Amino acid sequence: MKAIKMQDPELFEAMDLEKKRQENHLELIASENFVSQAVLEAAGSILTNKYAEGYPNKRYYGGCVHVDTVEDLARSRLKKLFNVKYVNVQAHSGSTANMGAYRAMIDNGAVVLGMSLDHGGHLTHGHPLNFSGIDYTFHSYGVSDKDERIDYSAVLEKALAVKPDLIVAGASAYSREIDFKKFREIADKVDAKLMVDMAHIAGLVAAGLHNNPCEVADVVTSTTHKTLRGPRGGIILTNDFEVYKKVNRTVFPGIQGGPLMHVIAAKAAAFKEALTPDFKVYQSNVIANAKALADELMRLGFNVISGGTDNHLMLVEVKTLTGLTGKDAEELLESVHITCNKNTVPNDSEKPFITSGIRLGTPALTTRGFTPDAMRLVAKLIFDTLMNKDNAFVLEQVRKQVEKLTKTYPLYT
Ligand code: DSN
Repeated sequence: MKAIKMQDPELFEAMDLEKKRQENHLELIASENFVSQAVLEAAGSILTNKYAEGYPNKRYYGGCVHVDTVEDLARSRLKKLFNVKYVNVQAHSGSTANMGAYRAMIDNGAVVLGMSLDHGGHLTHGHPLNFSGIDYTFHSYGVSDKDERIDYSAVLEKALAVKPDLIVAGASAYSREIDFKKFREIADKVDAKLMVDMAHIAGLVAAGLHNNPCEVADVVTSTTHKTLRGPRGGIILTNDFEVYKKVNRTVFPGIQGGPLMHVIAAKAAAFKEALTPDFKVYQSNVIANAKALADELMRLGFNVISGGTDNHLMLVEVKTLTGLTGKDAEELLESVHITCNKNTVPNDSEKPFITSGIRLGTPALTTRGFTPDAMRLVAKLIFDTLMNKDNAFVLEQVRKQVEKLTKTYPLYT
């Protein structure tokens, strides 16, 4: 950041402080990760200078020969990664990827069945203030009271009742493997199309550690920056050529103008990394670390929703054990340099801005090299913090142990 430091000290200071925060805090936000130097270089490259409206070999601007190569590299690697025929790598984010997919699949006013937000769904799966809830008539399914997992027979019952044009599977806060084949069967029974938003689990799918929705869904969307460990952005995948043609039209010119070619280059770099054996090892470590963290939290007395995790994240109901709301817990943990987010738990009695729980994920710490033993120590630090909110001595001890851990597992060395 030499040039920024020289010409813009104010901006430099904020960016430098953020770099130090990332280095010195334990990052447990389930949707965050740390990209490689190659991905950082591509995202910060001169490709930001180029306009390339259109798609490779069909652009509305001259001088696109090299960015065509970049976009083709991203597309071919992505197809290989998920064993899928057609992809669009231009969506600027997960939300625009979802908008592109919806518009390619259904008309305004269509009936859609998605996972309820307070049971783990996403803003773009029908929140009334989001375009999805405004443009379409959403109904929702949730997890069962019995085991806090998706009850597929209840999903079918709901689908039979509301007769959706489209079913959306995928979640932002669900810790169990989702059976996409069952969703396909349900969609077929009610003559609906199936869309899967695999944003959270894309890295696990790429590594073969979660069933692949591309095998059964009409269209699949994802972000590239969560478990997939690429730059901030979106992608859309399908095996259906007609859907692909529609998706390309809805993304450009339907929703977006010029693609972010520097981000597409960073996606290409990340997809190359995701095709390596090391990436598979990384993803299995993400899951092993999540299991260690969940097991230790439960041993310490926390209620981990559904009794554990199959993937990279868990929902922890904190109020019963600690008396703290999710909001209080998030703030207290932040004060000892442990970063996470408050999250509603199924049937939460608190409002979404307060909540009774927190969501924890292991992709970022696993990238730093954290092991299951280190994760068990993190669980203990969370317990010590949340059980000692007024004990300055204990909180200071936790801060010191966090500092030690961040030095043992450095970032961007
Ligand atoms: N906001 C993301 C998350 O934290 O899960 C989803 O887009």
